[in-house]
Amino acid sequence: ARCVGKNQERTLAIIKPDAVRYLGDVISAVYENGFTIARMRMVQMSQNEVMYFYSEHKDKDFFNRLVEFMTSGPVVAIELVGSDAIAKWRNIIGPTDSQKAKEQSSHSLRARFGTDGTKNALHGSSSSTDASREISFFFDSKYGNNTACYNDSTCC
Ligand code: RTP
Ligand code: MG
Repeated sequence: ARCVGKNQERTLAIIKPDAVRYLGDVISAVYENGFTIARMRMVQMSQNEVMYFYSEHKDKDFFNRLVEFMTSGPVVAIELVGSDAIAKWRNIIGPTDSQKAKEQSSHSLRARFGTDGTKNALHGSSSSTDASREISFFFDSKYGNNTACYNDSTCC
């Protein structure tokens, strides 16, 4: 494993399909806020991969909408390193619902680049367990060659 300094944390950011056109602005925000980028890749997620990645939400009423949105175009996955990176990145992106984000402040990334409760431009890991799992999903698995298994005929 690569060395990150004491108190440095890793998190997984995703630029969702609606915000890939703002890649440059997001990268600028990343560095302006003192993060380092460890790894980054652009991929088209499959439906199965989204279902696996967001499996905590599989019973939610918005799940189908989420899967459709996340497969509507490529995403950019970014492994961020920084002090208190997990909480800090979620603070920078703002509330889940982009309309609420806009009401709260015009500066958060979801306020700037998101549209609504689903099309909200960015993802951030919500805990260190999630961050590890999500970073592995994009960077340490055969993701992009193999489809993540979601108990269907494509993988089982
Ligand atoms: P994320 O996981 O993407 O960083 O977002 P989050 O923690 O702020 O929100 P979460 O509750 O984990 O929801 C995951 C993603 O599902 C979509 N969503 N749509 N009511 C809706 O239409 C709705 N609610 C959630 C969003 O794309 C959200 O980021
Ligand atoms: Mg979440």
